[in-house]
Amino acid sequence: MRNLRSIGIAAGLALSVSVPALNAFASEPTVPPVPATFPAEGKIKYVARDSVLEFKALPEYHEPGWVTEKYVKAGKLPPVKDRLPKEPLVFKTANMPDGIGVYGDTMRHVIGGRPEGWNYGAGQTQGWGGIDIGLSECLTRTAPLFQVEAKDTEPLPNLAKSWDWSADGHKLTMHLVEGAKWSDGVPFNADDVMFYWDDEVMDPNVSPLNGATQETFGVGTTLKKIDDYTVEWTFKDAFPKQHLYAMAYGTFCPGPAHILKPQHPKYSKNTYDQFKNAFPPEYMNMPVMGAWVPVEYRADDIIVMRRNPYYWKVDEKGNQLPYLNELHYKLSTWADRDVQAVAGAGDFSNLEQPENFVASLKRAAEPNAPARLAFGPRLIGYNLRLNFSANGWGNPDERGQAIRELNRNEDFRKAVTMALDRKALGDSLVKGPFTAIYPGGLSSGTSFYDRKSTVYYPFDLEGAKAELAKAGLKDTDGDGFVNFPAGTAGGKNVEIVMLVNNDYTTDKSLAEGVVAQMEKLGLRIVLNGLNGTQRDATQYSGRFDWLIRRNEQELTSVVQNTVQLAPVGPKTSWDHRAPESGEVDLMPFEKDLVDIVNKFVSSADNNQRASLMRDFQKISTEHVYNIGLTEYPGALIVNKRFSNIPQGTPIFMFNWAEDSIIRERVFVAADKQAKYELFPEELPGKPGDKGPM
Ligand code: BQZ
Ligand code: CA
Repeated sequence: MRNLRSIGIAAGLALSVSVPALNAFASEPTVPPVPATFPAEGKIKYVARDSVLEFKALPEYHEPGWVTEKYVKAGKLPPVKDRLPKEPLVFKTANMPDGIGVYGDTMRHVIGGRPEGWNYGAGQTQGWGGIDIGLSECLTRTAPLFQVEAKDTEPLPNLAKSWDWSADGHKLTMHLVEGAKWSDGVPFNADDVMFYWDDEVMDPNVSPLNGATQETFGVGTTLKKIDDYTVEWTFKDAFPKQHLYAMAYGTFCPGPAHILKPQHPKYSKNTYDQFKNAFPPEYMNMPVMGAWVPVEYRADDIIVMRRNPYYWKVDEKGNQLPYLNELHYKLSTWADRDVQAVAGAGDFSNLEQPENFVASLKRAAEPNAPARLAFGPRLIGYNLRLNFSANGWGNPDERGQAIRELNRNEDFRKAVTMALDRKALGDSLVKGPFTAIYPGGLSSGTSFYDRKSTVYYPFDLEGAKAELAKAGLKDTDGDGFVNFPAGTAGGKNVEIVMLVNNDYTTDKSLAEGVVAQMEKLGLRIVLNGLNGTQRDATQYSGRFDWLIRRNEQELTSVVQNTVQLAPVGPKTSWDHRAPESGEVDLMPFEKDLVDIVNKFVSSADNNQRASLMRDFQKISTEHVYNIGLTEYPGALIVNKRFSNIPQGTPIFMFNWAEDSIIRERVFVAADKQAKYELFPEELPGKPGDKGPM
């Protein structure tokens, strides 16, 4: 069937009068409608970057009294000043919403993931929900930057306390905090940094959690040790300041080399699998640089963390942090996290599933509500992503290969996007002003978003069917679903397997909505629902046709995880990676996206960066690179007894709120402290010990 639209346009031109667009033709691409205004509550108090923290020696240091009494005086621990770096990281009081804190109490998290083990650097999850964020200290830190004006900022120092660029901008010398120790008392130094770089990021057989590869830090980037507290980056481009963001959480959080190296295949008889699984969830007291150490694990029940006696951060009075003695991670579901937080059985939640909005708002509005709930900007979004690899990533069978060829066909992608009734999808999650039409591409909540550069193909089922026909698909056996052309996959019905994360009601709701709407288009979609860990493994190995995935930092902040915006390297894209050959078979418009991303990360000119992102948005949405479903605001829910929670903290921007609220500075006033500690006055034991000391 010829394309009705081209007939229409030809006819229009022939008549040389402007005939009204006949509604049988695909409606013209436009820009997304202006979303309902959603007033983010809790205005952010913007501050200067250097008002948050600094590194300096203080005249005296303090610790909880029981640590001195039970551990230092008993000779089990050195005095606190010997447990701290020469110049510890000092959080400035002026940036603390409620000032200097007091010791005591617990923060009770609820998480929907489950720990695979403690080997973060080899790709094991600890169950998400803030547990890995708390354990992993990284070279720089970006989450707290939500309170710093975007234009003139750069990542905060963390394990890297300072850095200097060479005159030509191709080298970056990074100075590490000196004299900091792992939670087992072993010194932290450049050997930890180099083990992570050489034997995890650069080892092709190891994939760290959150997916850092060499390209994450720039194509061709190298890193070398200068001395125990100095490392030197070398970049192809000049002054690629962007990469400092990639040296924050998710992508540069070194593990304890003294524990990991002996298990690595390069230094042992272990296989890579044995290395990855060398620290199962039952292995307690895994040395960390984070503020709390795992001391108890009860499967499907709880993980308990106790304060790290060697933590290398203090407040301006010299009080060693953290203020909170204990952290719980109750092993439940993501939906239950919301319920427990508003009920006061848990202490924290990122309200990110619209199905829970109304009930949570109601409970939080009650006068005696135990928790504070505050919505932020529209930064939670979902995309339908299509596997674009036609050269073997994930080893597809004939049917799977045929689907990937279709995914690479722009008429096919236009058919899919135009068959989506995004208003209905949003309303199926929650009614009201929350959800917005989201065509895909950058999130409307990021400062790089430009609505006029966003191409939106409006809902138009008839037009979508015309595009599907243009892609060469017809229902040859009259059962309502289009078939492959004869000779392809046996001419059978096109059947697309869509990968979904079963851990979230929202992911499942959206998936069901997509299945129903694709059926009206004549496409048969089959769901493959897996838990988060299995979903991630299946996705990263390329074993999927389509997948529904909640947006990550590259679409909500652009400057974090930037290389995930396009297939910059063999393993940087969410839906287009290389097979063993190492080659990504880029489509022409993908090459343009890759060029834009590479230019963006190596540009320090804010106007040029903004214009590059407008180009990115135009090309990616015009060519339907990813297919947006919906976007909406999230709300932070925190129990009212906690102090030092920055007002207006977004649940997600450079990172999740578990990072942004800076938990090591959070405290509970003495008169509000609850007795939730399960191991009062106990400290972590030695690596591998069964429990606390
Ligand atoms: C927040 C977050 C902290 C991962 C995870 C989970 C994984 C994904 C994503 C979120 C959970 C919570 O998100 O939903 O609110 O607490 O942990 O890490 O969805 O399956 O792989 O990217 O961050
Ligand atoms: Ca059919």
